[in-house]
This record gives sequence, structure tokens and C-alpha cells, in this order.
Amino acid sequence: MSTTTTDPNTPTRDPYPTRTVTHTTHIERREPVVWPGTTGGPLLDDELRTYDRNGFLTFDRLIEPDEVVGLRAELDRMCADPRIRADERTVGEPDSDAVRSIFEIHRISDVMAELVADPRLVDRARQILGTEVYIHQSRANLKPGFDGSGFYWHSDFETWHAEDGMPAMRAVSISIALTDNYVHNGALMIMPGSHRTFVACPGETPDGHYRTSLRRQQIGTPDPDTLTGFADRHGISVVTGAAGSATMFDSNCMHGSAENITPFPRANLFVVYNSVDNALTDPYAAPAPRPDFIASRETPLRG
Ligand SMILES: O=C(O)CCC(=O)C(=O)O
Ligand SMILES: [Fe+2]
Repeated sequence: MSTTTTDPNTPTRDPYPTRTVTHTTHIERREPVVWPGTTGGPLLDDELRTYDRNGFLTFDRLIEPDEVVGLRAELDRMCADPRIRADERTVGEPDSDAVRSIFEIHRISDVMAELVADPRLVDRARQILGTEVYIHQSRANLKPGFDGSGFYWHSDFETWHAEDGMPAMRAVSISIALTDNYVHNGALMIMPGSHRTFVACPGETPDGHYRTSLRRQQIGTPDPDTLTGFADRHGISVVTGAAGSATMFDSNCMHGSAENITPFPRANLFVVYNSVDNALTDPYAAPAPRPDFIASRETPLRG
């Protein structure tokens, strides 16, 4: 069992030990899903209840159609820019030279910077997390037609805890669809209610794990028995929606997505907001922290 030391005199036990265990274990979530602390905000009580129950919430039209056109044009421009393609923040598909992901889009592009600071996103994140927030990670996931590969089942928090030193489940992702997301072109799948259970996974994090895991994750993924049990218990929601729709989801949702063999590209942006009260520490189960472009260690400022 790993420990994390915040004060040398009072070592605290890691509530979510993972990758230090010999077999899969299930640990009940300790933190709230919707945190108290913020009064007012765009989310209605009903929406907060849905988010609390399912661990995610969808919006048919968070971004207007004319804005979507501008964001897609910007993403196309970024993908075609040879400097961005050669940048370490750009990750290729495992089996082709197509772009799979671009990380830290808000530092690469002014258009994306404006989006991640938009009150439609930030105010919703603040309301869920109960404090000011900062950006832990931003990325575009491209999934081009025919050869866009999938993302195997995982909890983001498992990785952020093990590899980035994120102490608590107090982060929220907002995924924005820049193309239509259908059941057949690799839409996000989430097991509703799975956010209440932490799945500790066996297997040690190798040095430099992110170099391979960003193309295809193999460590930190639950075993088939766990996934079967979760799917039986929670079911699987496929999050479809037109371009401009968005999904907020909790850091500990069990989620993934299939490959895209259709001709219809699926391009989604992901912005992860973390509470300023949940700043990263040393990784809980990895030899070294991942680079800043994957997990920002900028000192979160209180608002
Ligand atoms: O793009 C997707 O479908 C899933 C991405 C994801 O889960 C992640 O980036 O952590
Ligand atoms: Fe994820």
C-alpha cells in the first residue's frame, strides 16, 4: 500500500491505492460528486441531481453552430500546421500517421484559449466543484473517419491519481462535440453510477508510460470481470449529440469509446477543470510526474 506524505510528521494513508496492489479491488468513493460552496450558477437543481446520480450530464447545445464552424476550422488548421504536428503535444494514431490527440490546445491556440475560459464552461465547473477552478488538462481527440482508434475502458482519476498525484476526485471534464457524435462513429460511452466506486488496478507504472499510454492505454485499465460486473450493474450510456453538444463528466466515471470505422469523423475537445483545493502532489504510483502539457502543475490561484 502506498502512502503520501503531506507533513513529515503525519503520514497519511492513500485512500485510493492503485498500481501498487496485486489484484483488482473496489473502493467506495469518499468525496461528494457535487461539492457545496458555490451559490448560484447556470446548472439547475435537476441537472445537479442528474450529475450526482449518473456522474455525467449532457447539453444538446452548449456551443452555437457558428462558433462550432470557427472551432472546427481552427482545429483543422492546427492539424495541418507542420510545427504543431511535430510538437510533442501532438499524439499520432497507433496504426497510421493521422493525428489522434493534441494536448494543451489552450496554450497552442488563442481560439481554444478563449473557449476554455468561457463562462459557459467555467461557471458550470465551479458550480460542480464548489471552488475556483484551473485547467488540469486540455486536449482535442480527433478520431478521423476509417482509422480513428478507440479509448479502452478507464477512469481518468485512476491515472491522474497514480501518475499525476491528484489527491481527490474533485475534477470535472467537459467534452465538446465539434462534429456530430453518433452511436457508430466512436461516441463516448459512460457507465452511469460507476463514479461512486474506485477500481484499483494491478500493474506498475513503467517509466515514461505516457509515451505509449496516450496511443493505447494498457495499465490502469480494469479487468474483464470488473467491467462485466459494472456493465451489468450500471449499464452503458452512449453519449450521442450534434456538433455543439457537450458532456460534463466526473473524474471517476468508467468510460471509453470504440474505434471509428465509419467515414464520419468524430472530433471532440476535452477540457478538465480541477478544484484549486485539489492541487497535484507527487505521483501516488509512478516513478516521475508526467509533463506539464498533460497535467498542469501551474500553482492554482484562488479566485
Ligand atoms: O475521446 C474519447 O472518446 C475518450 C477520451 C478519453 O477518455 C480521455 O481522453 O481520457
Ligand atoms: Fe478518459
